[in-house]
Amino acid sequence: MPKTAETRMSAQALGELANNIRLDILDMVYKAQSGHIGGSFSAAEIVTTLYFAEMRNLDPQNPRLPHRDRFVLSKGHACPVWYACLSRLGFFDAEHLDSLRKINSILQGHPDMKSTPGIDITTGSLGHGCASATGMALEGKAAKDQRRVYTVLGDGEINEGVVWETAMAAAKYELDNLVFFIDKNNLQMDGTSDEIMPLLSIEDKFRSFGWHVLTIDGHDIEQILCALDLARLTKGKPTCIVANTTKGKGVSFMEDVRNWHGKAPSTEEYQAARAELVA
Ligand SMILES: Cc1ncc(C[n+]2csc(CCOP(=O)(O)OP(=O)(O)O)c2C)c(N)n1
Ligand SMILES: [Mg+2]
Repeated sequence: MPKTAETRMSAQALGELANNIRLDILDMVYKAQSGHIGGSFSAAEIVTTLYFAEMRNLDPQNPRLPHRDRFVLSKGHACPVWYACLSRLGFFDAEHLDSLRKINSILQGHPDMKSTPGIDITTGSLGHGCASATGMALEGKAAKDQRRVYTVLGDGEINEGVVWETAMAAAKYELDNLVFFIDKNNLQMDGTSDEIMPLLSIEDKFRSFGWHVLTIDGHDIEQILCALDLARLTKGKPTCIVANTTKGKGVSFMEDVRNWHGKAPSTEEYQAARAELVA
């Protein structure tokens, strides 16, 4: 597992891996004929960089090491991106990807800690994952271990009130081992984030709650790595990284199209999307 700048995968290699992870996601959702492509694609670089360049003490043979870094996909519907990363790291065999959303599959439609090796907390009810992540960070402080806790939230998800209760608590407990990524793709399920509930400045909101705040291009691996370095250097407060992204990133006819939130591709769409991703 890459741990230091010297042993990290290069940004270019991480970018290529993120693209292959998009292909895994596309295959999974096409085979299942159900699932969430748009929000999985928008988070592909963030989740790939976390798993393959940032997180420490992950052991697929021993997924519950107490001092492991934690990842929580708070926007749980985007779990295909999580499953693709876990499978490529060896937490389970890649053949399981073909069983996404099937009854008795280890890969359920939303992340299930009782089904999937490497998943520490069940998510899918928006807002709850980030609260669980905050609890994990608090536990790490109490145990005085070196764990860091990373979570990805959707911009629609932060309409949920629990996110802001959590933001207050994380600042109160000075959880500098906690990082929130906000996947700001400006779309949610039923419309644009502004139409449903205007967010104004997410940065100002988190800053006013006492957080260290950064803004990046969420598809630029160098910027993701740099933000993670800055988060690690920040003491006494949690870090919120507002990542500007594109929903459906990587496939022209899916980008910024609300309908691709939770739609499975037809055979023609699947082939066209695959052709773009391998080009
Ligand atoms: C508490 C709760 N309310 C509603 C939903 C249904 N839902 C699933 S995804 C989604 C939209 C999420 O939008 P966003 O957080 O922006 O995610 P992304 O754009 O990254 O897919 C909604 C409303 C849910 N999963 N949980
Ligand atoms: Mg969104």
